[in-house]
Amino acid sequence: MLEDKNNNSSITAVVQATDAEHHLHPFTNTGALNKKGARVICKGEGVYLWDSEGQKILDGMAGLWCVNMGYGRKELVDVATKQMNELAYYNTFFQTTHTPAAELAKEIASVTPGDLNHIFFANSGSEAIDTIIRMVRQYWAIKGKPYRNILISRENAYHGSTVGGTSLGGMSGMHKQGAPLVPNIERIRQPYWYGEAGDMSEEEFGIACAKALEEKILEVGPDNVAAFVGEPIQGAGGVIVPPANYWSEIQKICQKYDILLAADEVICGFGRTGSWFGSDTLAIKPDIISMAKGLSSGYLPIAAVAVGDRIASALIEHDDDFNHGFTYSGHPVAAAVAIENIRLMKEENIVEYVGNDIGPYFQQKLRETLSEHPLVGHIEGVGLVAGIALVKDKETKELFPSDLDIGMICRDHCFNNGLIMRAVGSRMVLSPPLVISHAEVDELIEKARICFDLTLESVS
Ligand code: PXG
Repeated sequence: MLEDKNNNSSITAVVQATDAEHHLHPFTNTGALNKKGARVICKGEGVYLWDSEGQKILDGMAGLWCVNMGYGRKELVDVATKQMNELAYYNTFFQTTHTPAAELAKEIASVTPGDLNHIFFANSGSEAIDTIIRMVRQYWAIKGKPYRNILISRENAYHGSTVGGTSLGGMSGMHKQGAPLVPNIERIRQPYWYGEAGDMSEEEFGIACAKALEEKILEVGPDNVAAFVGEPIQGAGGVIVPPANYWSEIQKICQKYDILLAADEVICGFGRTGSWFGSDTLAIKPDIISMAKGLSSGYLPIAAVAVGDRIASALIEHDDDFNHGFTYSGHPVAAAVAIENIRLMKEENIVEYVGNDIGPYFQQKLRETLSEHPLVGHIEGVGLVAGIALVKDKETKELFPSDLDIGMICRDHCFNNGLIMRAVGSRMVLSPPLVISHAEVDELIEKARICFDLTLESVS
C-alpha cells in the first residue's frame, strides 16, 4: 500500500500519517514531530541514503554510529538468508549452543585486546551495559565481597537507556525521567579539555580528571567499589577525546585500589578509532568491555560483553549459575551476520584503512577546511569519529545562548543539503561509515563547510 513508486510525495504523506498515528519515537518529542512529519528514509547504498522525496543524503553518522561497512552489503544479506533457512532461532540457555554463537565468540576473541577471550551475548549496547553492571557485582560477590558494588562512571557519559544504562550514564536529562535510578552508582567529571579545563594544559587536566577518580574512591571507600566504567572516547556526549595521559592515570588508580576497569566500546569498537577497539588506540587494558553497533554493522541487533581471565575464571570456577541472559543472546541469524561482518572487515583490511589512510585523511581535511571557520572553536577526533565545538566567539570560547540551539540550526542545514551530521548541544559530531572513500570524505567536508556558512548566516 505504501509502495506507490510513481508518486513519491504520497509515500511521504502516507508514511508520515501512519507514523504520527501509531509510532512513539525514541528520544523524541513525539507531539512536535507529529506536527512536522518525520523524514522517511527508504534506501541505503555505500555511504548514501535516499529519502522518500528522492533526496540523496551522505550519511555522516553511519546510521547511529553503526553502519561501519556501509549500506547494501549483499554478503551480509546472503548469510542472514542462509542462516534463517538452516536454523532461524535456538537459545543458548539450556545447555545448548549452535555454530554461529560458538564461532562468533571465537571471532570476537580473535580481535579483542589482551585476555578478553570469553564472550557473553546481548542484543543492544544497553543490555551489554546491564550485563557489565550485574557481572562485575557478581564477580565481587563470588570473591566474598558483595559490599564491593559501587560503580563509578562520568558526567556526560552515555551507556544506554535501560534502567541500568540510564543510571550508569551521566546524562542529566535522562536522570530526570523514569527515576529512581539504580543505586550505588557514582559519577566523576568528564575529561572535556576544550570545554572545562580553564587555564589547565591538556596534561594537567588529564591528571586532574583522573585524580577525581581517586578522590571519589576515597570518598566512598576503596573496599566498596566494584568497577570504573568509561567510553574510551565519549560518543553521544559530543565526541570527547580525553587528554593523552588520562587513561594511563585512570588505569594506575584502578590498579592501586584493585578496582575493575570496564571500557564501553559500543561506539569505539570495530574500527571506529583506527584500531579494532578504542582500548587499543588509547592503550587501555580493561578487565571487561561492551560492544554492539559495529559488531554487525547495524544489519541486525547484536551486542556482546568480552570478559578477561580475571572475571571469566571466577564465573567459570564458581559452582553456580550466573542468572542473567536474554531470549536472543547469541541469536543465530544475528551471530551469522556478525561473523560475516568481521570476515569482511578482515578481508578488506578496514581497520588498517581507518588507522593509516582514511582516518588521518579525514582528520587532517576536517582541520584544514574548518578550523578557521568563524563558528568553529575546536575540532577533536581520532580515526573516523570527530566532534566540532560551535562557538559564538573563537577567542573567548563563548557559546551561543542555549535557547538559540545552534546545533539544531546547523543540523537542519545539513539535512536540507544532503548531509547527515548529528548535533549534541552546540557540538557537531561525525562518524561516517568506515568504507568511505577519499572522494566521499571530500564531499562530506565540503558539504559541512557550506552548511557551517549557512548556519553563520542564520545567526548573523
Ligand atoms: N554505550 C554507548 C557508549 C553507546 O554509545 C549504548 C551504550 C547503548 O546502546 P543501545 O544499542 O542500547 O542503543 C550506546 C548507544 C546518539 C545515540 O544520539 C547514541 C547511542 C544510541 C542512540 C543514540 O548519539 N549510543
